[in-house]
Amino acid sequence: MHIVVVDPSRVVLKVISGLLTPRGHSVDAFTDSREALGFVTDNASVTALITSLEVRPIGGLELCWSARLLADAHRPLYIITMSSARNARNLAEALDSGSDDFIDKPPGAEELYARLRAAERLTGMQRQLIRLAETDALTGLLNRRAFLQRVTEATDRVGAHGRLGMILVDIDHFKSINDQHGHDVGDAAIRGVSQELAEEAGGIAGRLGGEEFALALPGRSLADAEATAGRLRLRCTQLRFKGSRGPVQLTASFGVSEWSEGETVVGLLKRADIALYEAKTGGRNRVVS
Ligand code: GH3
Ligand code: MG
Ligand code: MG
Ligand code: MG
Repeated sequence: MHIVVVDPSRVVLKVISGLLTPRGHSVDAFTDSREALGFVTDNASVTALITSLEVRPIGGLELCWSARLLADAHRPLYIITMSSARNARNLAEALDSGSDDFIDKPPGAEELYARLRAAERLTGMQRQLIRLAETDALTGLLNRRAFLQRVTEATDRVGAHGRLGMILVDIDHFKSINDQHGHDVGDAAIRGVSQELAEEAGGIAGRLGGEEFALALPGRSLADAEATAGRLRLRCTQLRFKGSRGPVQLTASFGVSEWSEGETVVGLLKRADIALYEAKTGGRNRVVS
C-alpha cells in the first residue's frame, strides 16, 4: 500500500517506516499534519493514513475528518489513528472523526501488519466496487453517472478562464446493423467506437446510452474539439466488424460544444445534443458544432 504516516516525532516515524518498508509498502512520513493532508489530497495513490492524535498544526481528529471527506468523494482511504493514551474516549473520538481503526503508539509489528492486512482487504473491495459502479460493462468506458461527475470535476478544475470541449457521438442507423447482422455484431460495433474514444489522450470518455457516447476534452477549445471529432469520424468509417455476410462498416454523427463559465455539464451536453441532431438531419456521418 502507499501509506502516509504522521507523527510529531521523527523517531516514531522512523520506527514505523522501518516496519512498513521491508513489507513492500511505500511510505511517506510527515511531522507536519497540514503537509500530510496536502500530500494525501494530491496523491490518489495513497490508500492508508496512519496518524497520531497528537499532531500539529491540524489536530489528529481534524486530520481524520478532512482526510475522510476527501476520500469519500473519490477513493478508498483507510485511516488508522495511533495514541500513546489508549482509552475509550480517545478511541471513540477517533472512530467518530472518520478513523477506521485505533492502535497503540508505538504499534507492535505483528499488530500493525494484521491491521494493514485488514486495510488491504477492505480498500481492495472498495476499489472493485467503485470500478463496478463507474464503468459500463460492455465497453469499459465511464457510465453516464460517472461521466457527468468526472466532467463536472474537470470544469471545476479548469476554472473560470479554462476551456473544455465536448463531443457527443451517435452511431448512424445502428438499429439496422443490429437487424441485418445480429446483436453480437452490434455489440462489437459499440465496442469498436468506444475504443476509438478511449484512445483520445487527455479525454474523458463515457457511454451515455445504447450507441451514444461522449468525449470531454479538458483544456481544449471548440476548434480543437471539432478537429478531434473530424478525426474520430474518419476513423469510425475505417472500422471493420466481422459479420456472417462479410465485413460490416459503420458511420457516426458528431455534435460538438464548448463549455462556458457557469454552465452545468448537463447544459453543455444539451448544446452538443442539438448539434448532433443537426448532424443527423443534415445527412449523418458528419460533425456539427
Ligand atoms: P440514428 O442514425 O438516427 O441514430 O438511428 P439509430 O438506428 O442508430 O438509432 P435508434 O435510437 O433508433 O436505435 C438505437 C438502437 O440501439 C436500438 C437498440 O436496440 C440498440 N441498442 C441499444 N443498446 C444496445 C447494446 O448494448 N447492444 C446492441 N447490440 N444494441 C443496442
Ligand atoms: Mg437514435
Ligand atoms: Mg444512432
Ligand atoms: Mg442513439
